[in-house]
Amino acid sequence: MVQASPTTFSDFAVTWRPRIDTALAEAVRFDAGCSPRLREAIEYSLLAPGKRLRPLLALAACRACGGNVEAALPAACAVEMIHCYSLIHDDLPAMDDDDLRRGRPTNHKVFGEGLAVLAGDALLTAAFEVLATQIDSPETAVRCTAELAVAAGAARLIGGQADDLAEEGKVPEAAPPANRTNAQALAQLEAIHRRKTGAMLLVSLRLGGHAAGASDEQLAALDAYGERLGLTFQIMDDLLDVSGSQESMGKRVGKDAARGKLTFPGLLGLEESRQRATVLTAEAIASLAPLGSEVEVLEDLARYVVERNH
Ligand code: GRG
Repeated sequence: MVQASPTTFSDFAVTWRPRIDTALAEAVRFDAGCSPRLREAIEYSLLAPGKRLRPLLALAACRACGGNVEAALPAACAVEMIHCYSLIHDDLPAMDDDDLRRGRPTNHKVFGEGLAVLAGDALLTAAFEVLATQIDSPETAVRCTAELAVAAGAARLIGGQADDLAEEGKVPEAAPPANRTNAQALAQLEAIHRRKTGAMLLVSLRLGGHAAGASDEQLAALDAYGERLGLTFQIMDDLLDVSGSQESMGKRVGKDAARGKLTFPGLLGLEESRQRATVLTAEAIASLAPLGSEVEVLEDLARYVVERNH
């Protein structure tokens, strides 16, 4: 029997991560049409030890909106599957060209670029299969499917990634303007991350809310919290790229400076970036007030994001 009442993020994660991992493994039990090597490539990345931040956000939001946490498991799986596909594709030589992810060689280093692309494609597709087949209420399933498609689509996750590639000079004839001010560069950086990182965090919360039958007021509170959490997450990711270790992060660090990337510490400095993350965290926690009493896990999660070292 699952104990559904932990109040700290760490206890909540200890309770629910194994349930998420089991549900993810079940979600990719494709029939015999899926070749063993493709299955291996999918499972290699999906079942690797990630933080499971997005699924935990979905489950915690469901609880904060008065729902039964179990009801948000399909949404939790779907957001992690999209996230995992985006990591596999982001690591490819044509994108960020990384060789280490979640403490292991990246998918394409083990399975080759072709199969890595296809493992990502399979996860993207299967995420929508999970929503369509595992959510009891057809109305909730349609709502979750539509919102996740927007968040993962050309105007959000993929659009943010495309602009990020352009910033790095990897999109022909789309170079950033040469004489941009610091304020313009900061606005562009925030716009990229609101889509590339923030949209998936936000939709994870909203899908959890939908699983609980959340009201518009509750969804607005989740949006306000999620927007601030997303920005904090990215500022911390940039800071950890400067000060984190490869061992604790499970991926290469120091890449951003080496590539001259647009980052928060690069534009604001380390101290102001940290201060900004602290202020955003306080605002995120304050945004939860309309949700009432079951918000401790989301409050604690916001503190975890700003204090994390991986
Ligand atoms: C290829 C469409 C497409 C998008 C890629 C996710 C992404 C967009 C890029 C990954 C590179 C990156 C550093 C993004 C910003 C922060 C981020 C999403 C970090 C990874 O998420 P974590 O820290 O990872 O939650 P785990 O492994 O714990 O799930």
